[in-house]
Amino acid sequence: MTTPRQRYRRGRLAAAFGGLAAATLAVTLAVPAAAAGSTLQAAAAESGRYFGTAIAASRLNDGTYTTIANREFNMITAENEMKMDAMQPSRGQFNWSSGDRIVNWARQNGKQVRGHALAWHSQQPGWMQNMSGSQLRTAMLDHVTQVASYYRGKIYAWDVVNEAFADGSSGARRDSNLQRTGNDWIEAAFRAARAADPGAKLCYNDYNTDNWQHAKTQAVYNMVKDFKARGVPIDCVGFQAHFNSGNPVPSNYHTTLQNFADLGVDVQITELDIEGSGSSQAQQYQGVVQACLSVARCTGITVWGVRDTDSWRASGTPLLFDGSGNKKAAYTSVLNQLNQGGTPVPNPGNPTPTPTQPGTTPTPTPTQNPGTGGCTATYSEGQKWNDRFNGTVTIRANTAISGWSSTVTVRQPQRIIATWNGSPTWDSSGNVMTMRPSGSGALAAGQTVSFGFTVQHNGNWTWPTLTCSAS
Ligand code: G2I
Repeated sequence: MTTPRQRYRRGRLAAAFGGLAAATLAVTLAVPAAAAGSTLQAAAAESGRYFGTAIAASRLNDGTYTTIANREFNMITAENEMKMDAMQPSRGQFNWSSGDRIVNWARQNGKQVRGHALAWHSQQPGWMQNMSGSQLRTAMLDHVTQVASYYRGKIYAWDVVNEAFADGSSGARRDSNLQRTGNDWIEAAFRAARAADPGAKLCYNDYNTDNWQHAKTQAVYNMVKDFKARGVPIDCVGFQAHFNSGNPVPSNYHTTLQNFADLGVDVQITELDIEGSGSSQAQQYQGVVQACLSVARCTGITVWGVRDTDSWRASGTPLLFDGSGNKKAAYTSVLNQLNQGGTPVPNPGNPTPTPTQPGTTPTPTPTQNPGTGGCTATYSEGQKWNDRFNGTVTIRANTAISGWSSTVTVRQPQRIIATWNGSPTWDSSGNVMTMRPSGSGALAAGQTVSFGFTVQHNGNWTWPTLTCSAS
């Protein structure tokens, strides 16, 4: 008997050996990094997924909060700061400050950002609530264009339109001032977003769309199918996934995610929280993670807050950390499930490094930097996807050392979007990560230790350069 995780690891190693004879030694050294991830982001990254959280700007000066957020998550959503009322409080006057705080914190810590949300019937600024007709349509499109343009290049995916369908059995659009501007308001918003930031994935995001049998799920599915058929630029569907005893995780969740993915869009779990406690809550979390991991185009999971006390429904204790920042049973079940591995996120694009400039090759020279003479850092390739690749750095102590640090420099427009097995810090450019050991860095002469990371390459497959210094 082999577990899916073992099968996945074997396939991954076989692929690595097949394509990389010259790097055989390095690949061998990379094996320890394939060990179980010890954080949510590390465990998710091994199958090519992200693990994210919603962040509130007002909590960024809370050290417990930022320590957990930084350690566990590599995709950040602003819980409220990028909504229409926050971004454009007065017509034509944009307030970027709170949104920027979150985006800057994420980028400085090597994380990606999901933008939330460009157009929504709720959280509209007062001036917009009073508008209708073509005046409102113009104002909405202008908002989408301005906000998506301002953050162009910094957003992994935008929730372009949020919660546009009615609850219940009608399968109809939700009545709202935006809907009353005409049924095509959603596709108009997507087209404006694409024009403003062609590099961001564009998502439709909603709740109560988890159960495949529900009319609302079917209605959203039919809209996405129609958009794909008519070339409306949609790339992904977000499932908010706010669950409780009255709205439990449906047994057909996997079917829902797979059916949407089969339309040719990514699916993402965007605002996960599950009210409850103990093993019952843990089991439901595990089921959600398992459903995502079994769908190749389910690219990541975001929980809607860090600790229970940070939640919009704190009394339901719906998150993975308690109010003191302790890991709950739900955390452990999510981590364990992520470490079971899953269907790797597919790699439809270029699986091998290609020269990024005529006449240059992507420097497959293992970078060796003797630093203080005490250690050497060696790069080895990990899994590759069309938009990112994993790498491992192996630190070798040349003599007995009591500590080490290693810099990893990537080239623009590359960005490191996930790390594991170490404590990273970043320079202001975001291109240079300095990795230090999470615990003691003491190594005996000849001993090795490895850390890993994911590089979003943006078309540049060049290997990072390394240094190592020992103390
Ligand atoms: O309602 C849960 C989520 C459903 N999907 C869309 C999400 O955007 C939504 O998030 C929640 C936030 O978690 C709450 O924090 O959206 C609420 C409404 O926008 C947020 O609540 C608002 C309160 O209504 C405001 O009174 C408060 O000033 O949070 C604000 C900031 O704390």
